[in-house]
Amino acid sequence: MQVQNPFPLSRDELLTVYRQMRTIREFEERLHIDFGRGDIPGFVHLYAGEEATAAGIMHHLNDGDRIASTHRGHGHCIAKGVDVVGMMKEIYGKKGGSCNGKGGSMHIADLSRGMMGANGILGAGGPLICGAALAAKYRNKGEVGICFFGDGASNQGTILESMNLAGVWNLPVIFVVENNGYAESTSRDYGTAVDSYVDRAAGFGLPGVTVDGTDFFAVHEAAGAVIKRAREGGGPSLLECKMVRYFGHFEGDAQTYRAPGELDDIRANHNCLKILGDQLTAAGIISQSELTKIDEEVMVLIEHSVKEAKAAPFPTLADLTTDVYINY
Ligand SMILES: Cc1ncc(C[n+]2csc(CCOP(=O)(O)OP(=O)(O)O)c2C)c(N)n1
Ligand SMILES: [Mg+2]
Repeated sequence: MQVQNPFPLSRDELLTVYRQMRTIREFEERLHIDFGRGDIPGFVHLYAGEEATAAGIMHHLNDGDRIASTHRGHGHCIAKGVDVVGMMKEIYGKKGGSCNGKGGSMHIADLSRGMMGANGILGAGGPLICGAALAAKYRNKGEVGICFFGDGASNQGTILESMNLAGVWNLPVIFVVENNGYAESTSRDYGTAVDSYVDRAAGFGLPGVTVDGTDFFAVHEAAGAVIKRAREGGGPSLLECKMVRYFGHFEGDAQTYRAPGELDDIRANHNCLKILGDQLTAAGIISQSELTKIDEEVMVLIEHSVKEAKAAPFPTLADLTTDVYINY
């Protein structure tokens, strides 16, 4: 007897989402190891643990939709379709990387995919996405802009000003607060006066909703509603995704601010990949062996990306003066 699919995505789409989330997870787990070995230059902030939010939102987007990312941007890039090998080369600082090795982890961009860039400046995505959304509004093709920012960056003036501007101009923007409970080592409640970001959005006339950011389907449903609204000219809104981060703020963070047992609890009880896998297998439409096969294929891709990144040359001195200006 054929088992009924209880989900709003087809079997193929569900497998693709699982593959995407697994790719983000293994990309980050591998960076954690390689950074620890001293193989990677610069600074790295890992997105592991937060995959369901990137995947749940990006499932609704096309290349024409723009996203502004953060310093913790690898997951956004992968979910938006940026090439994994190009990303790995970029993080290794190599030629052939997404930005020819000149940007590194915090500046990966791919405009062909609508990925406007990771960003080392907290809150900088707000004004960027307002500009992109204003252009989209004039193009009138139903494109939207997504601005990702953390609970810490939510207190930046740029974010508050952007919410106001988006409201005034009725822009097709979704402000996504990725609330992982910390800004570096500062707990959210220590640095933010309101309990709910929905209340804060209301101060700018924006509707808002809070979801469990570790549940792909919860994010997917809530994001679908606000993105549809924006595409149809209904204006901006805010989506708060509550989530956990698996690693430290940056690679090398000793995480002394965490409670005893906190990290064990996060990995055991708030693993969004396991939550998704369990939902799929419990419904009887996808088997554990199908998921395991994807896990294995992802490991091959990650290994391949690291090999390519290590083999690629560094930019030369002559490359220093290219890519400075853009011709439109
Ligand atoms: C304008 C600005 N101020 C301060 C910093 C330093 N800084 C980098 S990440 C960070 C914390 C960010 O926390 P949050 O927005 O919650 O994002 P998360 O790291 O939790 O994903 C800070 C203070 C910065 N990069 N830019
Ligand atoms: Mg945070």
